[in-house]
Amino acid sequence: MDFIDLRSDTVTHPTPAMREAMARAEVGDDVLGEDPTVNRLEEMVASMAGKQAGLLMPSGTMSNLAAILTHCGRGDEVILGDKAHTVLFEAGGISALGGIHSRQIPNQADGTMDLADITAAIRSDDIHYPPTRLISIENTHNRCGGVPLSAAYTRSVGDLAQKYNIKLHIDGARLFNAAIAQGVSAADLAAPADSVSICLSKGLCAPVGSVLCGSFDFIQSARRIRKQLGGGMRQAGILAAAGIVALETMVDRLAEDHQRARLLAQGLNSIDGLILNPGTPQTNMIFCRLSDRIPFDAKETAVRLAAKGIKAGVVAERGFRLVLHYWITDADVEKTVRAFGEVLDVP
Ligand code: TLP
Repeated sequence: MDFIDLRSDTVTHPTPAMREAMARAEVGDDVLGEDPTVNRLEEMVASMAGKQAGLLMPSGTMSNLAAILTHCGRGDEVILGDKAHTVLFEAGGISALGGIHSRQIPNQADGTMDLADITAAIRSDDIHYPPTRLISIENTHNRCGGVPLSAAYTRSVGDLAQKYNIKLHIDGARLFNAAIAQGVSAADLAAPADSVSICLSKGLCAPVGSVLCGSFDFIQSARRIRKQLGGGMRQAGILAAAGIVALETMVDRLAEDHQRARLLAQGLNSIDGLILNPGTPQTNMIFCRLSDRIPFDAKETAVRLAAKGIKAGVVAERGFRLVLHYWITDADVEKTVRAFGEVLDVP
């Protein structure tokens, strides 16, 4: 059975054009800096992000890890939202591998951290405290509903960071979704940050890869960290070629995923038994939950949906995340609404 897979945009397969480009990619040894396709991809992403340089990473997780390890030393502290991907889903890498202390402050429903909370979390110079070196924000914010952060908010965090001589990193796994949703450029959103990590393997459909961007000096240091982490890849142009096609063909069309997310939300909203989170969706993600009327939980619902060819992401005992992407059509949206309706049609 061909599933309608809404668990994530990470499930996207490369397009035929990507496979074609991969097959004919010009390659070299990227650890020696000699892969022309990787070099081109890195330049393209850096330019789109408005940064001096880029560095191809095997994953968004390694990209965030390398960024934070580059900004912080052992015993330093990074300020993060308590719902940040780095806090929730990156296996504690920054502490396990970097000895970096995370200071977690509440993420608001709109994905931001309150500026007063950030200010209060910045440490004074006291030997009892780990020095605050970095603030990390996430755009779009995954667990806050795929919400985009505005350029104005990011600027205010950037100003704060500058005032206290702290660096700013953006986990921009879905920065292009944030840019498209708000009608601004990725460079505008990334301008206040010292580094930004952008994923190619989510809504952009490339099979592998994220690009970490920043100043020449920052990327030079991050390159050594990437090597330490075992992320130096050799003929990675095979992967970069797909990334280039992703940048050329997949960025603008993210608007279609956002539109389909709205369509799906509209359909789901009419189903008794399902409650959509307020404001959802703002980009390509819908968060919703079962009402008290439904006698089974989200896991059981997912099993029943799977029997109808739908894969839904279970994110809480009674909660789901549904993510729209390139491989989901209007017909799939209709089928999904119908399947939810049938599964939740209980007395
Ligand atoms: N997120 C995945 C899961 O890990 C939850 C998903 O399905 O959404 N930053 C953000 C904001 C992300 O959402 C993800 C992936 C990453 C980083 C990590 O990227 P990868 O999976 O390439 O390591």
